[in-house]
Amino acid sequence: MRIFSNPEQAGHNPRDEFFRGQRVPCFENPTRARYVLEALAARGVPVGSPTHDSTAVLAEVHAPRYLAFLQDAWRQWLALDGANADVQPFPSVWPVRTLRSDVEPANFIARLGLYAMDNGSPLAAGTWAAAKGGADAAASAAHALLSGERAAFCATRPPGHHAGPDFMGGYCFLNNAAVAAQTLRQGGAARVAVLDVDYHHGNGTQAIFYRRADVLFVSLHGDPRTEYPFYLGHADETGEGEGAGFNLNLPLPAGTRPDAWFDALDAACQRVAAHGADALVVSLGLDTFGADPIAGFGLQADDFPRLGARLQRLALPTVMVLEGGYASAELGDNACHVLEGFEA
Ligand code: Q9C
Ligand code: ZN
Repeated sequence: MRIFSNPEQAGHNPRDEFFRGQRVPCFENPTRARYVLEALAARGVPVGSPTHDSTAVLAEVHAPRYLAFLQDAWRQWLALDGANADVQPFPSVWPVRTLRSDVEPANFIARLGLYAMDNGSPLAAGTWAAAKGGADAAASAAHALLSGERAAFCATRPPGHHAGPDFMGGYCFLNNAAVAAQTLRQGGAARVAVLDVDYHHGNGTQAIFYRRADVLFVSLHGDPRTEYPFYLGHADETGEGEGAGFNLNLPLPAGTRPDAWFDALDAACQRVAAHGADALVVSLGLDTFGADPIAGFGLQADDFPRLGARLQRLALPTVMVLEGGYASAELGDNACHVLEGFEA
């Protein structure tokens, strides 16, 4: 298995986020990547830097005006009166329902609301470079498969699956799984499946492929009636237009135990197999772990090799992309356990 890191990840290091009215230290922080890389190093697994530039494929999964905004956002923030590098910008107004989103406001904070689904995606000086490095890793992993590699893993952050065509959200800025899937399509895979096993529904990935039949999206996640992202991820979202029937959501109640979770994983894998995919992209969120501080499933350490083994049984060229997982100290071992189950 080829492993790709993101040499730029540590530059995305915002200080805090909002949680129940308080500012708390960011759950999604550089220590996550450090623990994963340390666990790989402890096992002697070689890790490589990205080999491909994702610029062209990014323009196929994200809107040009969103990419232009994200790339320049930190400079625009610093240009504001009273702003400085030690303060984090947050959106204050969102273009919901009757409001217009076709006209870009001239005000930076207003534009931040236009391009964000929540206030839970704090920016830092190195956000663009880090997000781009992760997307490059995803493109590189896809290219490794196109060159005959059986599997690849992106040990990267920030995550990507909440980032939609033209918005950031849930600690995500660029949709790495979508970059990998679209790169595989460009490289000749006629059908691709994206399987999202993060605790949270991958609303961004679903939105990007919702009207397409060539990329199947399947997700198992905490029921959005009670869990983030709340406004997408229900079972009746099955795709639209050409994409009708190519989206499968399997919401599960918070508190779901491993056996029920693996039953849902099996249903998800059966749908992936029925798609006749040439390649698989796994949004590998590890916040399904019982000790995760912001999620509610009960997976234990020995469930992760079992997950890897079930993915391996699909017998497809597979890109795995790290998404969530906030029990940082255990994150590296949990990730390695998935890879070990896959390779066993
Ligand atoms: N700031 C991923 O696992 N945050 N994203 C709730 C409020 C939303 C999780 C706390 C959780 C997003 C990739
Ligand atoms: Zn998550």
